[in-house]
Amino acid sequence: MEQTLILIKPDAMQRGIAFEILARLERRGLKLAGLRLLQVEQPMAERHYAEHEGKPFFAGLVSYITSSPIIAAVFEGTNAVSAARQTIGSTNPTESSPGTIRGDFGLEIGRNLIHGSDSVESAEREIEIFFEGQPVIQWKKDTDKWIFE
Ligand code: IDP
Ligand code: MG
Repeated sequence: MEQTLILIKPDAMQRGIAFEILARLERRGLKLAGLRLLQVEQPMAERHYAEHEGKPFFAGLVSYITSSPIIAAVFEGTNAVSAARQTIGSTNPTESSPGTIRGDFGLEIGRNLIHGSDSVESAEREIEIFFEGQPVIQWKKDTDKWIFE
């Protein structure tokens, strides 16, 4: 099944809403396959955000994501990448619909609480970065047949 990489960013960790946010993805039907609490250091941050190198917000982005521990999670399910990004909302919280994570909990683009991979290829790359070869767990749940046809 398709997998996506989710990060609970430092602002959500500091505000104590990490598990409230993860619960929304879980409730959507996405299945947890990996979970890690980690302190991101600069090289890992720069690798993850390599596509944004050279942009004016890059330095701030790296200092934001390294400013406190984060949670990295792998979720899987049908169209996991796009389903997660739909539940997350737009990059800028004030352009996100109410009912999305960013639309309900955030105000500024530089404090938007959560990361979700933007493609299956990105997900594979990012899972490698944040799980560093540690295996994720693909498991059967008794509810699978009520979520996946
Ligand atoms: P995404 O997280 O919705 O995929 P990207 O465009 O990939 O958005 O940007 C990565 C992250 O960089 C965003 O989630 C946000 O934290 C930060 N970011 C993007 N654009 C800006 C900006 O204009 N100012 C400050 N931070 C930004
Ligand atoms: Mg992105």
